[in-house]
Amino acid sequence: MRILVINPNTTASMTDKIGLAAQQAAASGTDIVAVNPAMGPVSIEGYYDEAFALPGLLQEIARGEAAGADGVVIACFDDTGLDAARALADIPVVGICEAALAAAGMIATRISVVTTLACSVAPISHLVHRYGFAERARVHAADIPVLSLEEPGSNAGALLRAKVREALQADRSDAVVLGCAGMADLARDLSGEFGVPVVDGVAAGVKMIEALAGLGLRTSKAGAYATPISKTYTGVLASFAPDAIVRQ
Ligand code: 5HY
Repeated sequence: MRILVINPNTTASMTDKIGLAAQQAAASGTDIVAVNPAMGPVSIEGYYDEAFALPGLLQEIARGEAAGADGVVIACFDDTGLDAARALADIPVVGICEAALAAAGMIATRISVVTTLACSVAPISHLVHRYGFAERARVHAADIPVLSLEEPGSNAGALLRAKVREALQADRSDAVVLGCAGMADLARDLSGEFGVPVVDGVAAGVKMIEALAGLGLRTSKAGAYATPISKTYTGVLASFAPDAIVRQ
């Protein structure tokens, strides 16, 4: 099985970290292909960044499916472009937020989601509601820029641990979900430190795709995720038209 794991931002060191976490979670016989677009924001912090990550993200999905991927993990905790990706692809696509909440929801009753900046709280809270966890999960920001997680010697780790401690107490929760793909390497240590399950969405997403692809399930084209209608796109987006993007 081959799983395409896409970091929608353009920071290669984060893609490498995500790819390592994905491969560590993968079963033997599962190959992980970790990529990021060549164009777009270096990090995704809020709605505006998210919008401009989409063309590159969708282009990588089209390429990966054409190259034979069996499924896609969108490795950004905003589940960036998830619905558009499911419309574009036939293979199953999961976002790390949905995957992490699904996993946490099967092992705990109350969940603390700890993400990076305050601007990410609203988009993630929207997903918490969409995925049916409004009564069970609360979202907190550790006040760390996404790329501080890539900086050796930054205080991001200490700020994250402090916020996890605070969230566990405030929410009376029994599990933690890491609210950024850039935290993928921290789950095991944090779980050991706080004595509760800590779920990383990258690993959960890989296992979810292994399950879906293993069941032979593909995205349904009978409804909302129907193949996009063929039409012309103009200007710099011409190559992203539904027919054109697949041919690249
Ligand atoms: C992520 N941003 O997982 C999100 C997290 C966030 O570039 N990768 C990003 O802060 O929304």
